[in-house]
Amino acid sequence: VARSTESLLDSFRVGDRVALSRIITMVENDHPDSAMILDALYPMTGKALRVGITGPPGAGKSTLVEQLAFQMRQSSLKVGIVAVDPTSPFSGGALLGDRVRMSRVSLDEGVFIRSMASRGSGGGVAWKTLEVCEVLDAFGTDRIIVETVGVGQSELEVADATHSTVVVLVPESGDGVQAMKAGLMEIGDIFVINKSDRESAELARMALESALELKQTDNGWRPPVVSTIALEGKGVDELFHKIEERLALLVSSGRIEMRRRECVRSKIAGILKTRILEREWRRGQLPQLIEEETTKVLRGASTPYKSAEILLGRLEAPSDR
Ligand SMILES: Nc1nc2c(ncn2[C@@H]2O[C@H](COP(=O)(O)OP(=O)(O)OP(=O)(O)O)[C@@H](O)[C@H]2O)c(=O)[nH]1
Ligand SMILES: [Mg+2]
Repeated sequence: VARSTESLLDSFRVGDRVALSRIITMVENDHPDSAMILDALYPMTGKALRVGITGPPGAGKSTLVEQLAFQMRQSSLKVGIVAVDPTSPFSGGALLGDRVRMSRVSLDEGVFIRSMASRGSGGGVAWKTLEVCEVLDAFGTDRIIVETVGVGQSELEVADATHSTVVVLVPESGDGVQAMKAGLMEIGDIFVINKSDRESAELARMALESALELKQTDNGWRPPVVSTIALEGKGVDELFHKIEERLALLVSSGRIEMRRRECVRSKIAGILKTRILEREWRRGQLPQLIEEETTKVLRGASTPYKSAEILLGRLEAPSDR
């Protein structure tokens, strides 16, 4: 481990935002020290609750996220914001509507905003998002908001990395058909009709509410629909309270604890798998044996699956130990 990484961690521990930013970059890029960094930070994690915000492009997600962050700050919560594959930059054009309030959020020491690309992330976007969230968690954030665009597979994956998911729709998509197609109805536990300054908003809200009646309740939770005008900050306090209500329920029912347990378990298993394979590889025989089996497969004398089974048998044979 490089000395510079050690001193970076020291700065991180005393709340240096530049160190936070650099550490996130290292984790994002699978820097050789990133495993050691995550390991060092692990004891400081476990407090932050993660909320996903997803929905069609241009629905007003970023505008809403910044309003939400502002609301969370009013409750003295420290906030991390992660935008996965953002189509437009944060604190950019979208914020013209409410410049004063937004610049307050982006200059606020209690808010940390970060974009990340899901392209090329080896372990999958959910895993990477989770690691970035872990870093933010260790930094002392209470809430982490993860924004994704709801058009592909990645936001469904990212939903796995968060505790609760807010689906943001606009009146035009409010009939729920699009949302249903994209699988958004499945992952949402809070729904928003943003841009409720538009005429058809009330109709859209009613249509969405009736579509949601078919959805099963989870632990007594029926997904609510909140109308917002993110540009004006309207309805954001209600949304914030619904999110807090949902998170409180997930905490009290033990779901958050269970998720953490699952996550730790799969982490240990994942690390172990890699290490066991590495160990067997180092013992020397394996590469040679794989070569031999490969030849057999190409000759038609075996299949990759059969060969793997044979090798497994040889590794397990007591004479090898
Ligand atoms: N009329 C109206 N416009 C809004 C509202 N909320 C956001 N907008 C506008 O909608 C546009 C898109 O807003 P963003 O917050 O960037 O939307 P987004 O969903 O984050 O967009 P992507 O990240 O690019 O998918 C901007 O021009 C906003 O000013 C609203 O409540 N009413
Ligand atoms: Mg956005």
